[in-house]
Amino acid sequence: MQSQLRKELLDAFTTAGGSYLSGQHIAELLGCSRTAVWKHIEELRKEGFELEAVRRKGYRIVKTPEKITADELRLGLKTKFIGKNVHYEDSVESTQKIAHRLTYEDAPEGTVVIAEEQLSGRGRMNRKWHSPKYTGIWMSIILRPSIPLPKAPQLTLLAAVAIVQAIEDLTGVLPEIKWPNDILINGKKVTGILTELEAEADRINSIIIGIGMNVNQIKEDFPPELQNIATSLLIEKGEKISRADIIKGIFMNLEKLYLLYLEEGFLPIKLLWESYAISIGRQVTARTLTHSIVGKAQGITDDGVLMIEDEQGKIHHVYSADIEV
Ligand code: BTX
Repeated sequence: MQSQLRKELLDAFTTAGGSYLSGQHIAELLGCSRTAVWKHIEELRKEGFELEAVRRKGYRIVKTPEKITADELRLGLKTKFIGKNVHYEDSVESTQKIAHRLTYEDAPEGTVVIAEEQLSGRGRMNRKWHSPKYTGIWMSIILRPSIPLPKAPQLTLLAAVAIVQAIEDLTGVLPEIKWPNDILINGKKVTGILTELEAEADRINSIIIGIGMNVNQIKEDFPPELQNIATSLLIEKGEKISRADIIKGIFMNLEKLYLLYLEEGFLPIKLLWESYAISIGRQVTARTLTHSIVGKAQGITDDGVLMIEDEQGKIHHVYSADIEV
């Protein structure tokens, strides 16, 4: 009940869009006393929100907290389901692990796990993902599309488009996508995506999209082995970026593209993806677990599989690999 009231309060501030809301108005909206309103305002302050209170005008949010809070994520979020149910954690091993558990517990589609820090964040093929406290976005999003198994990689590409668009909208910096899951700025990795599945027979039960984004790290925050291959939005843009705003941007773009995908299929997503991809039309080396393929990246199939043409003109279909451009 408390959290429902809090949600309504934040929705009211969202609708007010920076204007003052009077205590009386809030009390009527929430169906509670003015004292209860004051208590909620004080709790928001404790979470790190700065609220201005002006006599006869009311309250206005002037600054949101440094730490990501569930309340800050609610403020201004206009999605229907993605991010409506957020599990916010301080320190975890991996948000993927928690998301897997939640899918078993029937968490609704759009449920998100966000952590301030991951102690064993993971990449593909059991690689490590560096996820230090307060500086990045480490989150896992649960989707439950009713699609056949071979189409699952399309969701990774869809997520990549949503992320690129969110970064561009909020920073003006245009990242590039390196098939299948790297998002780069000036050739360095700013975001990685790890898509994992829960499936039965040949149908998908749920897809967990893990997103790791470097936001406010400076170069020295990365361990030496990452300093030349990783970057952050702060490094590229030269100013601190609100993680909550980026998260909300991802939620909104992801939901829009996902609904489009469910309605019209992969084609519109594929076209968008290709417009951001760097590897297409270029000479690449694809390293799979067992071998390497050298050739020209021709594009992706309608299922999101990379096609590489080797020197003999043979087309290879690559389902999973690391690409060097
Ligand atoms: P990947 O296998 O494509 O990339 C992993 C490689 O990227 C590492 O081997 C290392 O070289 C490099 N790397 C590690 N950390 C970073 C970093 N912070 N920035 C840039 N490069 C890095 C990519 O896998 C998928 C990553 C998904 C991470 C998210 S975070 C939320 C969710 N929970 C979780 O445990 N994983 C996902």
